[in-house]
Amino acid sequence: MNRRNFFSGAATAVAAASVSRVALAALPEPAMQSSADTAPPLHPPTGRPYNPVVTLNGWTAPWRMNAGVKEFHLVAEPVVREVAPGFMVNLWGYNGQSPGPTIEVVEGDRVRIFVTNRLPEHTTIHWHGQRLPNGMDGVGGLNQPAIPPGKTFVYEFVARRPGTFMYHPHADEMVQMAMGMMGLWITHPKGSHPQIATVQRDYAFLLNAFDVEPGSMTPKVNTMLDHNIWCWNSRVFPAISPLVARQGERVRIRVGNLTMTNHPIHIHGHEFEVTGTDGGPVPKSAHWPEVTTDVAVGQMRQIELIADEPGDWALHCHKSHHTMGAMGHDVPTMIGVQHAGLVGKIQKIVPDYMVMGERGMADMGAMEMPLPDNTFPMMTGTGPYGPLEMGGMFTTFKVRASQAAGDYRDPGDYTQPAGTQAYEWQGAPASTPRPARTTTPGTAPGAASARKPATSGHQH
Ligand SMILES: [Cu+2]
Repeated sequence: MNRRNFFSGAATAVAAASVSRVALAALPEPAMQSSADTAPPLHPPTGRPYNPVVTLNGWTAPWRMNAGVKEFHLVAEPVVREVAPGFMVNLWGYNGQSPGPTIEVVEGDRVRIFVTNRLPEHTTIHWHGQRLPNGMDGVGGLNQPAIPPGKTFVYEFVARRPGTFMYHPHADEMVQMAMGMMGLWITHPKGSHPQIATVQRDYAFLLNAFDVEPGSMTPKVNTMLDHNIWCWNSRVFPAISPLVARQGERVRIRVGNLTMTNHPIHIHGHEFEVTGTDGGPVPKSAHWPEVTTDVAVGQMRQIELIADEPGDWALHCHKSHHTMGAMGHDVPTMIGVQHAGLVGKIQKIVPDYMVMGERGMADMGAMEMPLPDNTFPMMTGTGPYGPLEMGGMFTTFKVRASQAAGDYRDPGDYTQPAGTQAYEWQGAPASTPRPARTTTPGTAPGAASARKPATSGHQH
């Protein structure tokens, strides 16, 4: 936790609320963030009350009140993001980080956002999902001229409906999103809302992806689908913060997808309901239980559950390639290949050659192999019972009876109560498995029993 930076940011906002009219006529001082840690929730020091969100490995932008208007200052700029400890990536973002800070406002708030462009090229910001005047929608060329480097533009509109939204450029969009320019926007309901439940924990994160060759630091911006860094808020497991809850709490998780493919987000041990999208709250009559929900490109999903099962539960993208690190994506399949005698011969030509994956790839999770500079292992993360063999879009949902309300600290590993964990069978072993079937090339096993479909009886 970077409480020090965080609270100094919040203090700036409080102080700014009482400064002179001259100062209020100037640009608000932009709050900057140097840490990739999860900041504690920002309880609103001014304006209408609300229950703040916690942005995974992110933070909420402080604001200043200026004659009843909430003013934010976003600075679009190159940043160096710690995607995992020791793995730094050159990204473009806002106010020191990618993603940019979460903007939290309340339904009915008038919001003014100053956007300063410190990128080497023009940009804009599109406020995804908002009802706003057409000239504030941020599509460069269509709604406004793009913001040139060095200039500051002002967006202003009323946050008309509560919900989970995001922001991103709509200028050289492919490059700027591939470089990490994005952020969350949460509009909280004004008072109680018939379709919006009160929750005790409210988490938010964006799905994003990069293509960074191991050993390099800058994403390849033209990659459309074959990314190798699958992130939540520009962060990969095991560096993504866990989501924690006290047993019995109602928990909301807001997920937005700014990658170029869909992500089926899956939680273990609990069912949830989708209670909102970027279109707004889903009526209660349209809720149904799920344990996985697909988040398509450009969509937001807001899910809610009761954290009633204590433990450390996996929460992850169900595309197994998205829970892999950078090293996994070009490894040839070696299952069943007999390497005996081969390695020495190959090493005469390729001295660094090593065998991977003869028995599957689980060995990779435990392997301490030397990596190129500035990357992270293919499968990583160690739990109390060994390697998790996970990376990328994975974290844990930690439910504890002993977690205090409002405490977001990692409670550590879950202790399995006696008699509640899978265990090794101590009786007679299973009968000897039959020998592996071998195949002579050109004679597929089972070929003799394969039949062409009968022609009679299938004619129309
Ligand atoms: Cu995925």
